[in-house]
Amino acid sequence: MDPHKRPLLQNKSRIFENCYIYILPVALGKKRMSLFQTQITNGGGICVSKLSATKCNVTHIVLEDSVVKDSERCVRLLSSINVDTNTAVKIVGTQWISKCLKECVCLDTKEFELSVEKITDKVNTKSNSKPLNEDRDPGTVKNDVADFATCTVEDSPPKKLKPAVSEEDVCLQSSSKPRENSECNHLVIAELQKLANAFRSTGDQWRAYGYEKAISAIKAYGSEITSYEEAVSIPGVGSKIAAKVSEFLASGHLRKVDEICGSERSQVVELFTKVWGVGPATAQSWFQQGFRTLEDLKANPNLTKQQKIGLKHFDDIQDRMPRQEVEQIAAVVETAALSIEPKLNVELCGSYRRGRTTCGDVDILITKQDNIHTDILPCLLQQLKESGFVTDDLVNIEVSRNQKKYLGICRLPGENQKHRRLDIFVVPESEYATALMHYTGSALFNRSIRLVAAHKGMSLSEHCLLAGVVREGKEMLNDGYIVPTPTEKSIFGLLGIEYRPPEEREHRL
Ligand code: DCT
Ligand code: MG
Repeated sequence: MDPHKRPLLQNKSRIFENCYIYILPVALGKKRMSLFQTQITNGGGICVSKLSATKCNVTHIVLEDSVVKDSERCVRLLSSINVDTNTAVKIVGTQWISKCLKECVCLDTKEFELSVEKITDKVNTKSNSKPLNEDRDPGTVKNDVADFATCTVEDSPPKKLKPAVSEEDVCLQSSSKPRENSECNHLVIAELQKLANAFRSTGDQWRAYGYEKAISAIKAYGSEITSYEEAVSIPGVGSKIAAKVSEFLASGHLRKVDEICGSERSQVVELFTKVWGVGPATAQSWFQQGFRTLEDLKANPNLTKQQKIGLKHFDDIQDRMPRQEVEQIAAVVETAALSIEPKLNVELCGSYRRGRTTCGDVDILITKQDNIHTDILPCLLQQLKESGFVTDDLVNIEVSRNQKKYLGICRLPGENQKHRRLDIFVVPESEYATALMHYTGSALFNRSIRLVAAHKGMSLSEHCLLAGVVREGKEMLNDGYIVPTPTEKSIFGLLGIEYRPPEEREHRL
């Protein structure tokens, strides 16, 4: 076992003796909440479930780390639950519990603490300032309230919220389920998507995520949104985005779209990020340096090898290819692979397997039986290069545990053929189903089903499905154990969710 990952505390030590701990449920999730409660109780501590009646006895208030670090948010939350700032209560992040468990000792809270004095000051100076949900990230305040409402039922009845649309729910639904959204919602979504794309290409990932989350929520909402109030009532849509929806309803237009997407900067940066190997930061810096067109970039002396290839084949790579061409490319790869080792299993995945009519690249999964010892990928690539089929390497054989991956460019023989992106993945038989599912996607479906696994104490990757996994935040506290997954169906079964064939995994943001 990894020495950094320790087993759960099992009643051996009473490290939390004399600790009366209240855990604020905001941003924690029920699973983590109950995990912490169990650990504290096992460590001889008392979990206080109802702050209002017993807070005089409370020694520690534990908040999710991200909340403790965001002092503004902390202030709002603590003042909303009337924390008596004159008591000697320690207000700490969840890291404190994790570290205590790791060290098997009740650590001094200093390093993990938010001082009560600081909070008092902030509450006093802020109490007459802006309303709660002004200038916040989309949905944060509402989510605070929602989390709180569902977890503090003893103090106040839970609010009736519309069913939350989370990323985790995505894989529970077929992507081909007809959407009931109105035409108007579609138009709003299209405008919001323009903003999300612009934010993503300028490197403002957080804001892009806020917009994308709201777009997913509106897509799943189902009925026509007719007002600001209705928009803001959808979990995942914050006040700022709801205001955009309202502006669009009133004018059929978003000023922000003109402002952000219409600027030369945003158009140039978006164009540059389409070049293979170029991220938002590089694109921005090129704009800063005065580059404006792809022609300009060709004169840039600082291009990486990948970026040069991306530029050289820019138009071809941007073009999506028909399914028939994907099949022809796969046939070339399969013939070459089988000439090296006839027992290999060669399968198309990616958007092709999900049934899309056009594909951005060709994703090929090669599964190697355990008794085959030839190093397939170098031999295969040598053949494909010698025949002139593979023309450029983007990522030349990357090894991840016992899987190998190649990303490159190929072209079918004959006149007027375009250069196409080709990805080849070679995996062992034991990892076939998880790799097949991963490389089939969609990327959003993958994120969603991994969240389902995480919430069930498991961990899903392209390598395997692990069970018995314990996490603190995103960090895994133990290794878990591999559960055999001979087929994709078995993965759905082990996760306790309905099987979705590839065509029903076409979820997109
Ligand atoms: N993938 C993922 N997360 C990503 C990118 C990819 O899980 N960020 C997985 C899901 C799809 C698979 O890898 C292949 O990726 P792409 O070829 O990039 O996507 P695609 O769905 O095949 O779409 P396209 O038609 O554009 O190739
Ligand atoms: Mg693909």
